[in-house]
Amino acid sequence: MHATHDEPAQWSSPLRPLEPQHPVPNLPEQVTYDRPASALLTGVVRRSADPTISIVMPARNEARNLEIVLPELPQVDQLVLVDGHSVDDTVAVAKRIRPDITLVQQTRNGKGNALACGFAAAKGDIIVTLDADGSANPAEIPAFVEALVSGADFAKGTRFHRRAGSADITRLRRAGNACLRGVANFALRTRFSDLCYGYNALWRDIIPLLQLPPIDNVATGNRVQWGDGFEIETLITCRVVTVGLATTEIPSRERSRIVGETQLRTFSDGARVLRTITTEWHRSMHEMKAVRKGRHCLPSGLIGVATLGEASLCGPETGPEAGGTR
Ligand SMILES: Nc1nc2c(ncn2[C@@H]2O[C@H](COP(=O)(O)OP(=O)(O)OP(=O)(O)O)[C@@H](O)[C@H]2O)c(=O)[nH]1
Ligand SMILES: [Mg+2]
Repeated sequence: MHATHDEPAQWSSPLRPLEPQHPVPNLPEQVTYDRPASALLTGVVRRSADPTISIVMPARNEARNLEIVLPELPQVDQLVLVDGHSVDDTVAVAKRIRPDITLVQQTRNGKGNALACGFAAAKGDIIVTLDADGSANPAEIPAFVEALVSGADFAKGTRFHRRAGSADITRLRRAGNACLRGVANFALRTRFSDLCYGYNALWRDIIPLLQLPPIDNVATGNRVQWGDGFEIETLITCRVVTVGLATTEIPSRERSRIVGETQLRTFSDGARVLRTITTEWHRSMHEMKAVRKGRHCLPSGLIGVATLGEASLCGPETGPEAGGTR
């Protein structure tokens, strides 16, 4: 089923509309956070109240979709397109429509590796991850940015909220997502309403804390290494919780892919997501022991002081459909 997105973007830049549409009162020029969940970053990281923004867009054989998606995007500070060894005109179309684009060739295979490569090339204070298939509505970017400027470390899109929805997800995948989400929420002691959605935003300064798979080992063969595939959103979510960062869920209305087929394979990618949850659960147990013994050392060299499971929900809705950590 093909769909076109006729409606014009309601919004032109993620930087300006924050003022009239979504005022953020009394923000000093530099913001530091005193949320318990962000204890690791308090006093260490100083963030701008007027952040620069990079969009990171993974794309594999999305030339026809990019024709529609790229003109719809707001003029942010940087647009990073990570090409997944496309065999169509993805790169040529991107260069033609957005000559200012930062084009990155991913080092291995899979959406996760694409995002990690895009993060490495991103220069903005804030990174917004957006699929190239037209499913993410760029008019929602200000809500993500506002949540981050208001204090969240990670703004996580959710399709399963009373003010959200999806025209893209199948019944089978919705059911699979619900099961995986339940397992993840149990293991992480969280209450997220969505687990595997690709529309998210984060402060760039948290990336070292996530310890994503290094991008410099080049692929051998076509195998997608663990952490490099569609499990990436789950991996990021688990790590955000484990480190104790503040997460906000942002209701989002996912549109249908414009043309082409999803590259996600429901069962094998679902199994990878499940493996990610169990691996990260074991990892968090191990780290919690280290924290208790006072030996937990963060990748940035900070000495960790947070206990696990403290990330808080500060989303716009806190009803039963909204998620977060408890
Ligand atoms: N660079 C790169 N992009 C990829 C790869 N696999 C998927 N993508 C892109 O990732 C985005 C999401 O992929 P889809 O195939 O639409 O999958 P989906 O069913 O929407 O899955 P999610 O949105 O990730 O839950 C699209 O922009 C794809 O082009 C890859 O291996 N490399
Ligand atoms: Mg898609």
